[in-house]
Amino acid sequence: MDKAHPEHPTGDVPGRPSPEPVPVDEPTEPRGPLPPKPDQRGPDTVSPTGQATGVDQAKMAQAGSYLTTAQGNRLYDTDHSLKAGPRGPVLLQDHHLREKITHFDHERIPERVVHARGAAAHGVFESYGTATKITKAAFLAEGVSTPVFVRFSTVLGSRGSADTVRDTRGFATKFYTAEGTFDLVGNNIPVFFIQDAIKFPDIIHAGKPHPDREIPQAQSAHDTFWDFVTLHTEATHHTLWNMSDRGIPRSYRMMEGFGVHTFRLVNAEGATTLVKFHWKPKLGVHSMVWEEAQIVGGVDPDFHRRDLADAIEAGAHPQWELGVQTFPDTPEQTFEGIDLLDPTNIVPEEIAPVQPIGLLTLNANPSNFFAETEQVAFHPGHLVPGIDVTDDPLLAGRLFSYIDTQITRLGGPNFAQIPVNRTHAPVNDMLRDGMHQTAVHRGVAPYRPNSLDGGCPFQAGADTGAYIEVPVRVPEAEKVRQAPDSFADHFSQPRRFWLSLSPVEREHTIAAYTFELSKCYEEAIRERALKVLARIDPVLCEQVAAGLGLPAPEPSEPLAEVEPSPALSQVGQEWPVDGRVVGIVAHPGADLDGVRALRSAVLEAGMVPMVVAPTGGRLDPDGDPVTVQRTFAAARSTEFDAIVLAGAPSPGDDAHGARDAKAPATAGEVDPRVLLLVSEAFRHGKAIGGWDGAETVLRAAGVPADAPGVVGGDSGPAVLERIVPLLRRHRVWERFRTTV
Ligand code: HDD
Repeated sequence: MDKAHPEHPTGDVPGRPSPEPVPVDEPTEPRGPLPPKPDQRGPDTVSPTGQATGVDQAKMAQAGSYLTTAQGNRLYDTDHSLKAGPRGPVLLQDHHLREKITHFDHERIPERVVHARGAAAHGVFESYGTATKITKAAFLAEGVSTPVFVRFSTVLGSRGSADTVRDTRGFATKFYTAEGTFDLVGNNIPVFFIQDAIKFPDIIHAGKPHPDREIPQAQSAHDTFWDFVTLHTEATHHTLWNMSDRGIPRSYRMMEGFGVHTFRLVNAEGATTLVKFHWKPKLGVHSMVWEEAQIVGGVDPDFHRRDLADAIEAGAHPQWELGVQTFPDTPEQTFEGIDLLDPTNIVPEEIAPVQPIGLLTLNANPSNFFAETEQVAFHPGHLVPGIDVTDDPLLAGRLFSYIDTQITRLGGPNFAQIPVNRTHAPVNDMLRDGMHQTAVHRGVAPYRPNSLDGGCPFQAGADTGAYIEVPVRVPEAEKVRQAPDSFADHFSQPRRFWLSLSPVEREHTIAAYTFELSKCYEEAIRERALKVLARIDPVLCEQVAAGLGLPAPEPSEPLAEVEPSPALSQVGQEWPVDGRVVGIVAHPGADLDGVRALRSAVLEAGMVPMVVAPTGGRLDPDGDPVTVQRTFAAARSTEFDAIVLAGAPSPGDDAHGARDAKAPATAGEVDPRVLLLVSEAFRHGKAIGGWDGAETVLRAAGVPADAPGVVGGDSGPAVLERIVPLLRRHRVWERFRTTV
């Protein structure tokens, strides 16, 4: 056997096909520089080489043009193990094989115990300065711009689960402020299932898949969830929000966010104010309908992730206003009788308006999902001077839990050194060593007091930006495992939410309860759930009971007397249509000039046109080509916010190129996939339009041409003019049957 190993990578190794000569002198350049990102530069002390500046992470990982080992040795072959002859045994001495496989074996880290499935983006927060009277937080001063990283998530599902399941959504924001990192770790629902963090493992164990078979994935429609939330009635309010349309958002871009807890802000004079944080999306708050969410779960499980990334890439940068509801910091910590320390409560916006304090814009997608979205570590205890916590017992437990979980998830205590987690403020801590330590610390005295390192680092004071906890008086009391009496009201707030919903939202909520409870095997759980619903509202209870085929119980206590809060309904307002997707169903025989004009008009309105046709490629390849973005085989109604059926060309018009192609003349000729598209869009309350000849398709799909939200016109742009006002209201609500 020829043992001679080629010195040069172009040399032949006997017994296997000669490797293609590797062009040593003209290597392939790696792909261009990664898109610019908000500054993730590490603080000086973190430099692994001890240099004074941060390290360019991308360069560290991907420098030079050649494939190398982790130690930087250039490789000439990564496709074959080192063997004793081409058919012989693999040699243990193959360092590259062992390194490659070993690293692969350890590529996965534990997924988050909750909120495992998520998507994130970089952005900027611009402060209006309107909060300066109540907080000294530097990033909330007028005109300050702060880089941010925001991660949205579902709660129950695993990392690979579908985006559009019925669930709460996480809305976690990392503000890289000049005074250190501030994390606002909120949800799209303003209340929580439990009032005390000690119950968190219970609610999550109940919501996660059953421990025996590990089903169902990413949903609450099963016995253990309903068993817990019907026994533990403080969960009633959050559960009702989940069963409402809030549990199935249309897009991360169209969700509200809430800090949930009451926080304490402190201003430069030391005066304190209690606040609740709110994120208000510029595009409005919109949801899917249940059937749509279920279809998307199968057709495009990445729907929300894709929607966010596509919008940002297209330059349609989503925006939210950050706002606060403010309350006097009284010893009772209540507002208009509402206990501010109870995280199952909201304070209606009608009695405490949300006051805008800044604007969040998401403007860049992560370049690497694992490095950024997966490794980002949020913690409600990451606070900055001017923002402090309250004694909400749910928040207290969170302040412990988040830092603890990262140690398992990110493999040790040094997760703050991971680029996405690095603060943009200078770091000079006395934390040392530990797994994955990348800092090369200098000096000999990581302790205080010291004389050997010149007494450094120094402690700051109030005038030099120290974080000083507000000296709140702690009540003199006995140690007890108890909740305050005010935490015992579990029904008046859910009743307010129910009364605030529009009829169509109530109808959806009834359907959601009916669906979920029908998935429970235990009749006792369904019966108990009805008893809970009876205490929210008799109509809700009766309708769900009717759906389940069970008798509706009477409420065990008189119903709470509460005023509705109109701000809680998602229906009734008008919103910008930016980024909405209009499907244009066309045929080579259609009025292609009309399609072109419609496409331009959709773009001009800031929306996204998508041409759907029988086959891919281009319609009218001879003329000004119309590119097909979706074929009938690949298109599904759920991708579109509105559908327009292109009409037939006017008689004598031969401006289009498909001479032989004819639009369907009779209902029987319409492609069944188009029928599905149109009938689904109709059922899901979407605007539908069309011109000349579209009636044939509508008739075949069983859609009355005079139904609400079905519009015509004599051209594509004319149809669009009538579609836009419908899109502003998100859905054609009149189409949904309501009995409540
Ligand atoms: Fe939590 C993650 C939001 C209560 C324990 N939580 C997590 C995330 C969000 C929230 C958005 C995902 C962060 C990310 O994208 O990485 N959690 C909330 C809200 C709560 C809440 C709004 C109530 C108001 N959480 C809560 C309690 C506990 C936890 C009471 C435990 C006592 N949460 C965790 C956790 C997670 C987490 C186990 C999992 C991964 C992580 O922290 O980093 O520590």
